[in-house]
Amino acid sequence: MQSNDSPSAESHPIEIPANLSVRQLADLLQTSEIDIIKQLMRNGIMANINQVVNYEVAAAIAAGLGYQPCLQPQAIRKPGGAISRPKKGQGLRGKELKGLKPRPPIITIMGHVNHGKTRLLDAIRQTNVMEAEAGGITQHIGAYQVEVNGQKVTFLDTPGHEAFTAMRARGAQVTDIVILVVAVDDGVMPQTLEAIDHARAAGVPVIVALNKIDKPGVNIEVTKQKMADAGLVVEEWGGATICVPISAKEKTGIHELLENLLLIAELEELKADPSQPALGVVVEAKMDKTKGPLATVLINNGTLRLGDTIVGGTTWGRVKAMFNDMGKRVRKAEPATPVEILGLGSVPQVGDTLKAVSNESQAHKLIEKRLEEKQQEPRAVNLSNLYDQISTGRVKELNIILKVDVQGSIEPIKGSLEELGTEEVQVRVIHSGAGNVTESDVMLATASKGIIIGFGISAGSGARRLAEIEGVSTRSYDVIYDLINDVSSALKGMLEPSYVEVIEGRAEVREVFSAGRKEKAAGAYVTEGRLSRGASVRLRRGEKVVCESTVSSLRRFKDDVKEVATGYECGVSIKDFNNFQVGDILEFFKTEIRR
Ligand SMILES: Nc1nc2c(ncn2[C@@H]2O[C@H](COP(=O)(O)OP(=O)(O)OP(=O)(O)O)[C@@H](O)[C@H]2O)c(=O)[nH]1
Ligand SMILES: [Mg+2]
Repeated sequence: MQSNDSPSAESHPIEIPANLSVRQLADLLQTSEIDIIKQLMRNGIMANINQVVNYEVAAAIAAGLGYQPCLQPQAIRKPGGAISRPKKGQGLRGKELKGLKPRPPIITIMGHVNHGKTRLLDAIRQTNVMEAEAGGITQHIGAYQVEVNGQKVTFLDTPGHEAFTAMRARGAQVTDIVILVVAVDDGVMPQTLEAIDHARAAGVPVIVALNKIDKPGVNIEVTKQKMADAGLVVEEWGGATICVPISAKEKTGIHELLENLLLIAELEELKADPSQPALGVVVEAKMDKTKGPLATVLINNGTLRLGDTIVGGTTWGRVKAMFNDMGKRVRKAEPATPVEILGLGSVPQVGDTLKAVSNESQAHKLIEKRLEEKQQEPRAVNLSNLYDQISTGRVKELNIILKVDVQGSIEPIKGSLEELGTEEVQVRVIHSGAGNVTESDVMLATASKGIIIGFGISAGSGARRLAEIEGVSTRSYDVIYDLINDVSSALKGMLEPSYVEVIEGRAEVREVFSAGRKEKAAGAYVTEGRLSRGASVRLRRGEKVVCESTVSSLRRFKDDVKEVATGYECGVSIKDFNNFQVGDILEFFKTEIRR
């Protein structure tokens, strides 16, 4: 049954390494690990996700999914870390493909707190930038380029998977390769695992830098084992992950790390056409007091030139000046080159697309189109609208981020969820972990158009706010049966709508006065959120709820108002209620369909 919905119904050739893990095979064949495990079971092999299978076994599975497998030649396997996935062509078609030339890879460094990300970035910059441009002073413009064996490599300055995923959530994926820094004295930590999942969800290859090898008594092998457990099996153990021991402090292994990066870049066949008008992404933007709006852009394709008319997000201008990462004025910027540009009318947002256009009227047209598109952005996926989205073909996989109270709950819930997949829709748990829902989880859900499911936990207030802004569905459960049942019903379009209460604001009654013959009103002070006239209201006195009703009038001084914000006083009357007392708490709330 899997062969029908595989991405390669019209069988295409695929190179498979001599050995690889089940997880890597799933990535390579662009299917879920569960599918691979099922196929293996049919072939009489019981395997878990991290188990390594050989070429013969992998080839049989690939053939079953409609691919034409062949053994990856040794010469290519040597660099090996990046499995050669079918390349997406970077959105370029037909005639545009002709002018394609290799471009520098763009790298993001990720890893657990204190594992040495910043120190590694510094080490790379110091050892490679200085020799390339002696005398130059490096500028922090959000990204920089170094030269390795005469080839350029671009680094994004902001390390960490949060920034990486935040960019993706805004629709901009600029990173080609991730360096995952793992300090060998600390090993694989929660954020190491999180980084792996974030890179995997983006489909970006990972190279591992085992850092701090200068420390006495560290055991590299233990860390390699932990990496393998997380699905990154190093080459010498038959996997495809390149792993380079380094010391960012003593600057050892840096050159080897960079050389391996170039090998992966070569396998990825990163190309762009410098003869086209520029298309790029804003990676940093600020308002400079004397210069005006400044934006650092990375050019994805084409060449940006001084004087070009450009649109950045929904603002436009002309390139008045450009500076490279050494602070030098430049006249043009080619693909994957970071430049700081001056000339946009206002400050664009990080993640915005930058495009060179032929003239001002084209710029206005493009801005108009972007504003329209913004309004029509497809609604995020949630359990209430899932079935509609599946039926209309908008959703082919349900990406879930699963957060649980204790580690032990992950596997059973994850297994049950992934089994719910059908012919039409696959269910994938793209990230799981113990602990509350974090902002980084919300960004991952946004970037991957996924939902968040919690078990025995809740979302932190920052995460909850962000989820609301991004429209990400977060549901928490305390009973596994309810959790599985809801997802299962949602997949079949049989989920009964349920309602949640959203508190909009609270106010304290400071005074009680007459409002009409018998009616009483409360003089109240808004302590949090806001009060609005259309809301329901609950009156709490100590532990007790005295009444639940609706607002009949909301006033500031003598005027009827629609809303009152935190820190203001107002007069409130409640329908069919007169018994206010000083000290009562008014809780304003709305009931919404649960997403
Ligand atoms: N011995 C040794 N210490 C290192 C090495 N690399 C980094 N450190 C130290 O580890 C600590 C953390 O390094 P950072 O580079 O700040 O780590 P980070 O990953 O950027 O940390 P966060 O930004 O907080 O997530 C610092 O005290 C570094 O000096 C190394 O190769 N060897
Ligand atoms: Mg740092």
